[in-house]
Amino acid sequence: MKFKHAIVRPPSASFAEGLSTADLGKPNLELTARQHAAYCTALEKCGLTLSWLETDPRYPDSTFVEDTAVLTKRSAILTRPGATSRRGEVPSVEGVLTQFYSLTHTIQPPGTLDGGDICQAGDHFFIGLSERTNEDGAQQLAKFLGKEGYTSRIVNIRGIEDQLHLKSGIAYLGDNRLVLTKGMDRMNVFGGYEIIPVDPDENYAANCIRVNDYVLLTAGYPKLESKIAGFDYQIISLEMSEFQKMDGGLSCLSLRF
Ligand code: CIR
Repeated sequence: MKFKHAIVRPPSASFAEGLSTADLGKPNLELTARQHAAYCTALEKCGLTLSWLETDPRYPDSTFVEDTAVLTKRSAILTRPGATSRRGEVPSVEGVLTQFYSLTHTIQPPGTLDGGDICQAGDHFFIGLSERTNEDGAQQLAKFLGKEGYTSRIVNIRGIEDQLHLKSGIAYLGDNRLVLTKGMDRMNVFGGYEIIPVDPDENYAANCIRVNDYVLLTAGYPKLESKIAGFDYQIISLEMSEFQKMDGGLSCLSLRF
């Protein structure tokens, strides 16, 4: 799939007050801004045109725009984030998406769904059931996708330790290849794909993204990097320490389409 655009939102002054389960200390705001800027430069290098949402200190987690929408070829599905503190992030994202998509759907209560729980693999979607995405939200999404001709499978990740979202443990690189943590691989629902296993001490790196000719990887995870270097992708490694402190990874920082 060829990506042309991405929506991003720089971290705000309240970023350090966002939700976090990581015990890694508070993020440094200056470094966060630099890491975000490098991420945006990387997306531009991959050929994307960026739409920048204004920073919004009312929502500390709002830089993690991925959680607010799921995008297909035809439509934008606005989510209803599982964390109530994040629900107010959606309207401003909707404002930008309606410039690109004529068809929008919205996940309705009692459904909850975070974009981080959705992994598209070609015409198939894996939908994670997590602490953020519930059965109702997952079913609503599966129905929207089905109407557009996509298949989907709901994957319950609630039993996997230290995994916030589905995509904290899986990435689809295209070419039928999945990057998978051991915890995810054990679920035995990813048959038929070429699996690139992530060593347990590199779990955080599983959240990588394929963007056109490139794979964006978190810097500092040499084992996964050398596995991916064996394929025909160009690699861009990015420092993500400050986002990791707030449970975020590479995919969360943009909506790509
Ligand atoms: C949260 O807990 O919602 C944010 N601190 C991190 C969200 C990360 N998003 C993602 O993995 N898609």
